[in-house]
Amino acid sequence: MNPTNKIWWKEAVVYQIYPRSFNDSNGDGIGDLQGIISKLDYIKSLGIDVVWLNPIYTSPNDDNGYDISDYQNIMAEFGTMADFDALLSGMHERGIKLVMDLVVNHSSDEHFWFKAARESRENPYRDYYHWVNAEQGKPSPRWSFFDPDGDAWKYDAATNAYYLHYFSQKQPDLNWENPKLRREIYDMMHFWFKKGIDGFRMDVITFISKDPTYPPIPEKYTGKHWEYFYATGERLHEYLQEMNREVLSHYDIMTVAEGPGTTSETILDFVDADRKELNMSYHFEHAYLGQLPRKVLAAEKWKLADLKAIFTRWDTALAERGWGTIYFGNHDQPRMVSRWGNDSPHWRALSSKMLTTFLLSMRGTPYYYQGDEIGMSNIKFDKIEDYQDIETLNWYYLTQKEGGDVAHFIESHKITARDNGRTPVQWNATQNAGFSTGKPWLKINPNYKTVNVAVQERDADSVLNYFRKMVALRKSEPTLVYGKYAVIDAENPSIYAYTRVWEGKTLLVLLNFTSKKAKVTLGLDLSKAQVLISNYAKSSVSEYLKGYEATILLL
Ligand code: TEU
Ligand code: CA
Repeated sequence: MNPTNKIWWKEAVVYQIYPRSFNDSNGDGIGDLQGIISKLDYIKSLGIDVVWLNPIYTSPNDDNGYDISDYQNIMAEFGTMADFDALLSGMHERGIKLVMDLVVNHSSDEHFWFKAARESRENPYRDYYHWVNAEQGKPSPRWSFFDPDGDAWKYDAATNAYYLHYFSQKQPDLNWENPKLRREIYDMMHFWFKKGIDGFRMDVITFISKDPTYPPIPEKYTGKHWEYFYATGERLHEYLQEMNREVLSHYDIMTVAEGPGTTSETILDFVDADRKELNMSYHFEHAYLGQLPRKVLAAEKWKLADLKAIFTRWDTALAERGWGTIYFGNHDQPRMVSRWGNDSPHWRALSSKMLTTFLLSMRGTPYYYQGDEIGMSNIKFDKIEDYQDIETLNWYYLTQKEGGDVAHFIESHKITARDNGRTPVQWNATQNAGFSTGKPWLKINPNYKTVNVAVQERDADSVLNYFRKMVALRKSEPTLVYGKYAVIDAENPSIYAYTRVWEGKTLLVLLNFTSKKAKVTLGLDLSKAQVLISNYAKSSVSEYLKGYEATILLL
């Protein structure tokens, strides 16, 4: 490894905090910055290096903070800028870096830029956004993730024009064609870097370039996830290289793209260090396995062989240049133990540990989501009224309007909905799981009485302490960071087996993704193998694995 490489973000374990659901300090039922500050010693105890903090900027919360009305102020519900400063210094004192969320594909419609822009066609802020005058006729269709009719063009009577919004009507897309807008964004980024933050996660950054003539979406994108078209804007990499020149290259920071629409063929365009754009990106290929549009479950369950093929293809794409990310959970995903493991009482802890072993033994920076370290599982709401997320609500009512199968939609969203990952963190068995003394903004999983931080702190074999052990192992073992990855028995339907090889050392990772005993064909000599970690007290050094068994062997 070239010693001059800035590699701290390759060796880091990133822990994601969704502030609304992390910890509430003032009893209003909403998590906040002081709530995080009171848990900094807990966060430190996990052994992680970087916190990715979801948006905390002023917002009307149409999309829980992903609709920003003031990029340089703190959302009232979360606290004040003084609270932010205390949080940042509290993290830095503990050797934890802070990565913030950059949401610049769109702003809130309550941002003063948009309020001005919709006043008149001549307003200087008009072309901070994408407008088409109505006399030109409605522009060619664009899909919207969160529009009640799925239509990304909203007619605005005040100036007799349409504005573009890939997400909700309250999230108008920013016009990156406009150099004045880009300058404003770069100045805002400098503001946060000068305060000392350590990087940005960049929200749907792949969507920021649009053809201002808004041509029809090409046929070949029909029936595909529309983000693959949205990510093809021809000036995208010009903007990212300009952002790197104007801002990113001035600081020792990390950047990670949320990369809907990126593929293993295009990823190096974003993360090849020589291109001077971004450090990392995360994709959605595995997230879509076994799902139809609107996150409805397909008839056929996802297959382990397909999951392995995706991770192997992405590892190959990034084997020589660039760097990858490894995740299952985040605020847009269901709980990993419900989606990829087994959240039944018998298997929840064991399969959580197995998934954690995977996330922390692959090649690429792991992004680990709050609550997964204790094996939190999906709350599985039975009725639409329990949901808060604009995504599920919008798709439900669209399905209902179309006369679709809303019963199957509700059953599917018990597995796939984003709100499953947004239920408040379960700290202990007291009222509201110790998250709040008030009524939580979103219901808490009733299993908090047994699944919580406090009970697991006292149990050496808990999911929480296993997570700490896995983090410590990864930090002590550069083979798990830099080692060459090679999958073994790729078609095995139950077991994910791979090696990591670095400077003459070979580690073998064996993961049974099923509850049944299974056999893998390794073709390796295990006679001298040492067990580095296992989720069973009595781990097997063999080609036979018990239900959800995870083990890492030094060969
Ligand atoms: O998500 C981008 C996005 O496209 C997600 O909605 C994702 O594609 C979908 O949920 C399938 O998993 C980012 C933020 O992470 C998300 O929370 C915001 O709602 C969205 O952008 C708009 O800012
Ligand atoms: Ca609060």
